[in-house]
Amino acid sequence: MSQPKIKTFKKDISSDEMVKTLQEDGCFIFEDFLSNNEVNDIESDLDPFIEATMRSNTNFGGFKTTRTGALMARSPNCRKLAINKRIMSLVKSFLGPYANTFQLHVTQVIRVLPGEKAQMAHRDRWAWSQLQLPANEEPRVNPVLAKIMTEIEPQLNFMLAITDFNEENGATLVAPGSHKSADDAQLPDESFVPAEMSRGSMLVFSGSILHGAGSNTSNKDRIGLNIDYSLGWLRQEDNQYLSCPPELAKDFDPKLQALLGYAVAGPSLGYFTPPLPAGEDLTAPQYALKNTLSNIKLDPDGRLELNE
Ligand SMILES: O=C(O)CCC(=O)C(=O)O
Repeated sequence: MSQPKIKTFKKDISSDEMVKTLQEDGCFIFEDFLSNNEVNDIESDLDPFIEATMRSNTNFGGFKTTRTGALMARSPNCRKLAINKRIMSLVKSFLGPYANTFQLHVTQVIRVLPGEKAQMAHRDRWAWSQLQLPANEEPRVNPVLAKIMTEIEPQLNFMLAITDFNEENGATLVAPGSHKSADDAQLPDESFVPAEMSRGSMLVFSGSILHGAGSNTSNKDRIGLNIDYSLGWLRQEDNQYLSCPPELAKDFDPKLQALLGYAVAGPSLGYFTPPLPAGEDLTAPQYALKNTLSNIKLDPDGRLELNE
């Protein structure tokens, strides 16, 4: 069998080619997606938060890894990235067959510290099919949900390299093509390749692909900025309304507000009733942001216009 490879593209790649690669391989690397200065700007927003973040302490999350969330609340430059036109167009094309609206699912800086072991290989879509169990029990799945998840693509992930990613410092290990294998397939180590990329490049991968952070045998941190999107009808992993409450979200771009969940999806998902005073029942969530609905643009299919 030939050595698996992650395809690498440059800026001039067409959206069609990217979507085709995602469908075939489940992943690719977008080289030099952001310039060094743009990454510097993100770092200056986030450094104090990253520095202050405590280490994870679970087998899955690692013991020498920090995970800094709420990036939309904390960083104007991450807000810009989350609605980047190329990203939006890819989200719309790749996830479009399975939903009418999309949302931010996870926003997190993952810093793998020296000495961290490799993370267990997993598919992010398991978030919707695994049962919630005490931490010391082996994961178990709901088989009906696991089957449904193999029939759709529920999630699309973007991992921006803030430091260079290489095999030594814990570059994400990805098994290209594994989105086509059985949900519980145990792939050999040779199926996984480190997503080696330079600072500013980005690994794009589907929520169906087997992957995990690599081990960091170097003496420097590996830092990646993870922004993931999911289908508008699924529960978000980061609770975006709590991570980015209305008093912060009210000043954001309407597209970002909608991606956080401050918009009705389809005809009726996500409306709310302001509890007090009595009277404003069945209200669009923009009301909580003191916005008018005229800010929201829909495309001819009635979907939120994401790639304007
Ligand atoms: O940090 C990485 O390279 C991947 C992390 C990951 O897959 C996760 O925590 O779910």
